[in-house]
Amino acid sequence: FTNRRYLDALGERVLIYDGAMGTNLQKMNLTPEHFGGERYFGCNDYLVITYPQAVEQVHRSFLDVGVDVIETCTFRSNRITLAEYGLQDKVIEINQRAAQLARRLADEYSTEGYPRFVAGSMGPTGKLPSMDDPELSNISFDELVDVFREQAVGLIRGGVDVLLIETSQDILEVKAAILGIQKAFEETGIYLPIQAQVTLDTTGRMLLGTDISAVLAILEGLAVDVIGLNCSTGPDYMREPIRYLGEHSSLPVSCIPNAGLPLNVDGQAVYPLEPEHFAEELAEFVEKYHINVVGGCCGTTPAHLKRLIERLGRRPAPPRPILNIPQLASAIQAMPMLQEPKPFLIGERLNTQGSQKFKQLILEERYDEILTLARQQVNSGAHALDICVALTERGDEAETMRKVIKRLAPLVRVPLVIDTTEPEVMEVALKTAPGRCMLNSTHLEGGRAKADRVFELAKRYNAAVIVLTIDENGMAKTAENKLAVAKRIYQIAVEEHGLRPQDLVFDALTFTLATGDPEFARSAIETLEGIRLIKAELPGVLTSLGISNVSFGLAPRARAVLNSVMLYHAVQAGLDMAIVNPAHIKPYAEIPEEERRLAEDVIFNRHPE
Ligand code: HCS
Repeated sequence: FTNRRYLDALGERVLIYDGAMGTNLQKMNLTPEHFGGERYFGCNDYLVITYPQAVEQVHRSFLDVGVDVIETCTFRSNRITLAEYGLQDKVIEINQRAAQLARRLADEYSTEGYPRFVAGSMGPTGKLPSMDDPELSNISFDELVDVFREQAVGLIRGGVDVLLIETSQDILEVKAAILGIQKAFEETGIYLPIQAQVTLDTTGRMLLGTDISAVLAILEGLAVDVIGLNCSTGPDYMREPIRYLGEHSSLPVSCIPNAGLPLNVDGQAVYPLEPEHFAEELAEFVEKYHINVVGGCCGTTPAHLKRLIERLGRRPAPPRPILNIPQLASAIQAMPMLQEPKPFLIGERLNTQGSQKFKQLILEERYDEILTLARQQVNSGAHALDICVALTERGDEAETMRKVIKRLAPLVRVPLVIDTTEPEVMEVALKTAPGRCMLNSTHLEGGRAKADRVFELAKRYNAAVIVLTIDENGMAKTAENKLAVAKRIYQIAVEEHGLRPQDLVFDALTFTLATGDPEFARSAIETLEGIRLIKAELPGVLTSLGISNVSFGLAPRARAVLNSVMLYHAVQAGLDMAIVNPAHIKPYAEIPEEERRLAEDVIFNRHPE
């Protein structure tokens, strides 16, 4: 059963949320008795059991001024935050009761053709899983998923219309919440929309530094229906990120600010923004940036919402851009996969199979030096970093991958490319990395089972995937065969797994030209033509190439020339990305002509007299 009521309404008009729950309850000067005793005093969410009249009063105060959506009083009703009051066993009960209460009131205020909605509020747990910190990140991704699953089950059973992940501090926790909610859908058989809202500080970043471009790149490919911001600041500080979302998000956008930045007056938070300004700025966001959902967070009162509704009236839904710009993201920022000029460079040096030095650093767990190696590549122009930690001598690739990502991800500005043949290792990486990663790689050798698993992961965690043109018959050698394999894989990934074309990055494979083996004499020509065909016949997909294979076996200086010349021609053929040592790539124009020509003779299999 899929309930689309909320999304249908969003398709028709701008929706207005209510104002604050927490700060309005605080103003009521409730006593410990209202909370069921001293030990629960301050646990607002418990009031839905001990004194629901207070919560009902807040809901009614907003419904009375005409809001479209009310939020359940469940912001802190997950197992982890409720445990602070010893209430961890009441998660389902509290969420269900809160949802039922809001449902009853929303239905009471609904009129013909003008329904009122209930958003199930799900705030953060207080853990920061992206961090590498023994206190704050001492929870596994799977545990977090389960925490949110449990809360969502209570909210769904109580009858909410939409699950609202709000005030999020850590983008990795948002991913866990989304996956948890999806599990709750499966468990209850009820499928609802998901709205995910993050909190940015006055500099426009989440607590751990994630900016709005990364937020969008990470969330847009996940099972989210609305993306937005709430809490922390007033609307003025939200203007830039909201403009960004308004101009770039293909999904509806929400904006639910505080009544200004809180001032500390005698130890109390005072929210200074008056209803008039609050309403004026939000209305401007709707008009200028095509925002779909507006409302109020901490410090906002019925007077703020009343003014907003008067100012906005009923508005038809604004148009959304359909840009679909393919991007990866680190924990800090997004990185467009289509660089101008091309190509997008993937640094290849963090690879135990390709670098003795890195292998040694991994074996000795010298993370600071690994970080230095990572940063050197970024400084040399890498747009992303490939990470391969497979070792023959020591077994646990998944655990090694987890440790390396845990250390690097919060500190490296560019996205990560997870280089492994094992889906289990990929999944561990995807549960650890906050950003939007690329998986490297899959293919159809030995059948499609493994590729299916990789595409499933890419869909669930929103990753791009490098796909090698290899099938049951081995590596495709001619351009036509490379295209045929690519088409087959496209069919599986896009049609069957629901990936977007831009999530697929085809590697048409290049072989070494150093051996003089006649079997490979035309391999570079076929690769270049393969790239051209794939770009022409499969619109929207990207291409990548492990450039250094072409020169495998040659002396270092010759390698640098051959690699650089091959890269130049691959880009001419339409190549978007390349896996390289960025420090060794020379611009084509800077390579002496004689060397260039020699390299081209090899690449194009010419035999000069
Ligand atoms: N829905 C919550 C958000 C707190 S940041 C509230 O109290 O209004």
